Amino acid sequence: MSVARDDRSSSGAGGQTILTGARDTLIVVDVQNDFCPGGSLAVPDGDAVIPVINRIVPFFGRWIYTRDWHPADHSSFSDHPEYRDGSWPPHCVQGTPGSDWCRALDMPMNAILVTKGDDPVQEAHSGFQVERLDLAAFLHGHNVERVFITGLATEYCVRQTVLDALAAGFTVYLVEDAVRGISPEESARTLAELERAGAIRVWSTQLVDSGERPAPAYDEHGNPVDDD
Ligand code: VGL
Ligand code: ZN
Repeated sequence: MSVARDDRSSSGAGGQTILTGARDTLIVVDVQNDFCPGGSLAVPDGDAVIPVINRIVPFFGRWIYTRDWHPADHSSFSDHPEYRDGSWPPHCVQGTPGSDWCRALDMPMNAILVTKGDDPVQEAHSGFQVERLDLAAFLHGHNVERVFITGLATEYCVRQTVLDALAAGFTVYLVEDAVRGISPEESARTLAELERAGAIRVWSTQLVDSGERPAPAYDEHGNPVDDD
């Protein structure tokens, strides 16, 4: 059995319009060449998230882009990968073309870029699991309450990002047409699991830009100003 992608009746937001504002944060998970068609760990149709994400990027006041960034000898790499946690083909090796964010992906100049998975012996599926950056504290510090999660892959890094964002106390919207998974069955199961965990499933077409933007972070002399 498969769950139809356009079954809006299952959406926690019930097909309602969601007005996005200055503090709302878009999280774009691992939209990198290796996770797109032609990449070493390609997610079927993975690049289909790009136009969806690009369309809604302007609706937000803050943006977090994460990337998987592994050393060549990362512990999750296997010569005989089983395509499950801990057993992947080499992917997103630091500095290789496969690790680049997809060229067609829009990225605002003041987006926050989060690198994860660079510890050779540790897996890090979420930008909230990065030791040198407390992403949750950063977002709370800027009075962010709602995060909207997009990207690849639904069952792994998107899933973990949603769960960590919920655990950190954010209201979490999962933008269903802006994510793709490795297996359709597992993806459908994951979406249901995340909804039970408290994520609100929405479609990008439900999002409406309020036009509200954050106050500038710098004054005319280039000095930082308090933004909240
Ligand atoms: C991912 C498997 C291994 C992901 C990253 O971005 O979902 N999946 N590394
Ligand atoms: Zn990885």
